[in-house]
Amino acid sequence: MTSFPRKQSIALLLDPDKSFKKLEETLRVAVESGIDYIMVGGSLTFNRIDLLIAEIKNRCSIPVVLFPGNLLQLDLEADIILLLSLISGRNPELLIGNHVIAAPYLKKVKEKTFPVGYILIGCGTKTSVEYISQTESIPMEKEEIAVATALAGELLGLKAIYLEAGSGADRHVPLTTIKSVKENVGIPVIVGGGIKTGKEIIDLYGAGADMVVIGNSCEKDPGFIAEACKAKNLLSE
Ligand code: 1GP
Repeated sequence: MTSFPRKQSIALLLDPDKSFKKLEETLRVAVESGIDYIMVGGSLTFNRIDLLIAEIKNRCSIPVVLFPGNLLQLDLEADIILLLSLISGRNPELLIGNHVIAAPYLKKVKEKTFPVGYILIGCGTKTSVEYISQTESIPMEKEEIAVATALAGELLGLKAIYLEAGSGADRHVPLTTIKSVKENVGIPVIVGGGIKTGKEIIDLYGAGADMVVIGNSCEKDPGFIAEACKAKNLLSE
């Protein structure tokens, strides 16, 4: 299996329903800034994800990571395919049902399929992913539940934990939650949702995030991609 994610990496999340208009500019800045991965996926499916992936691959060689919001978003052309289990929830379709449907299809690309424990942390107002998944987030202050859930994911053999505040969340996952999860599991921790500044990215790495995912802030201002990468590079200097 491809090793994923690289330590202290940044993934730019492109939602196929939002990103087509500014795609050229966004990818140009992503390449110039040295973004590590481009993730694609979203809660709804107005547009075809395969077209977006093809377009990205035409324009640059940044690895594309599929972050499917549902079965309609499965495209085997991505370089890495996240097989997400929504382990903070109790919706059986998102714990095993969809996986059973997808598995024979994914069998052809086992080496690039990467099982991830997806954990929603409530960080403010209700997010699309909570509504669409019909699951409840773990309350922000219940750190011990987040830790126990991440540990369960690791023991079940998942290869990374994704701590998700939700796209467009008021604030990112608390640093103390990231730190506690990181101290308790031996697999990479991905953090996304509500990240708005370069300083936050430095703090998230400091707390133990291996990869951070940025979406909305770059949607509003592609210049944020450069700011985020600059923050990452400050750490390696
Ligand atoms: C959502 O974590 C990602 O799955 C990105 O969130 O759009 O808030 O950056 P934002």
